[in-house]
Amino acid sequence: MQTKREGRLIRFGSAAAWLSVTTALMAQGTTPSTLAPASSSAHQIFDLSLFVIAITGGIFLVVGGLLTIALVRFRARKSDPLTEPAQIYGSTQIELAWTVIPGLIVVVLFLATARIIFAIQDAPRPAAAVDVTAIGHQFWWEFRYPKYGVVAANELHIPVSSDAAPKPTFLKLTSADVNHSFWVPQLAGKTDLIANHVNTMWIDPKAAGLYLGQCAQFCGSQHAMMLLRVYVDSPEQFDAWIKNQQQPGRKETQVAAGRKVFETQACMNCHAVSGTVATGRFGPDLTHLMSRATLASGAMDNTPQNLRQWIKAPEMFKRGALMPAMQLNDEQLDQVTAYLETLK
Ligand code: HEC
Ligand SMILES: [Cu+2]
Repeated sequence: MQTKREGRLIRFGSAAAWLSVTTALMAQGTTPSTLAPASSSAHQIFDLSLFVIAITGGIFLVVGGLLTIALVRFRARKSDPLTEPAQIYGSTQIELAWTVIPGLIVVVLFLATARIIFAIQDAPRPAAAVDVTAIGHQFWWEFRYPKYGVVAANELHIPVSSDAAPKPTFLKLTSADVNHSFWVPQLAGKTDLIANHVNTMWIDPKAAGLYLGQCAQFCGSQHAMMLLRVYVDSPEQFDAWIKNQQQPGRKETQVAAGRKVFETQACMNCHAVSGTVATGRFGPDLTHLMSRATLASGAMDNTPQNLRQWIKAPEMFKRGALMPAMQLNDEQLDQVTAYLETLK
């Protein structure tokens, strides 16, 4: 039979195993993880967190150890006299020690944190830096590249940066409505997007690939579906992506009927397709909708079925999304979907 002590050991062991497996999975980057930094500022934040964990872990061991010793050594015994033990009314020395030492520890933690904050904020800006303006909307992201004349949404493309050829991306962040927060844990800390105010941050991912993030500030009913995908491209991929985004929306004749639906229904009041009469700004720019892997800020994969269903009934995917169901009939739905499918 298992003794009480063995049971406790097993429970402790399985909790420790669970914790280490989760940590290992997170460190591999299987989830958006702060433990797998891939950009300079994320590295600095990660190193700082290890330093803080080392100090606070040390404090935990000392306090926990002393507490355990006190509990074991001074526990009540049958042989103890029944009289009250000696009472101690304060010791200036001990009180000074436990005030001054924690005070010094807090100062050390404060200075270490302040140093990292200033180092990140004051980082020099190389001439090759890419500028992006990110605008938060309920419940999607707008990305503008002023130097390139590009407007994109939900999936941010930036070039990879290296120590030999640094090419960081500098972001200006603001909001069209309520507060949002830009958070891609592997790339940097959080920065809020606030209406009528511009915050700045920068990222310099050292490895190409896809990094996931999400809005980290509660911004309404579909806050949880305001996901964020950052594609870090090789220089060639990034140039090709920019070149494609600069093209006006395709006007293929075989989907003219669908384009007509788009331009005569209210779609064009909220959505832009460059080179056409559609110049709406309330919803995502759709000029290159097909260059995105997901729809509606990561709510679903970008497939023709999902696209049709989204246009028919957005609330099926994102209840409370600010796009109304436009009551199109089946033929119009097929036509407008076919048109949007050509917007590569
Ligand atoms: C009242 C404004 C409004 C109208 C009208 C409107 N939309 Fe939208 N649309 C939005 C908003 C806002 C979003 C973003 C929703 C979200 O992700 O939360 C959106 C998202 C989309 C998306 C996904 C875009 C992406 O980048 O993932 C597509 C596609 C789309 N709309 C197509 C249409 C079509 C087609 C019509 C016309 C039948 C239409 N919309 C009418 C506001 C509108
Ligand atoms: Cu948000």
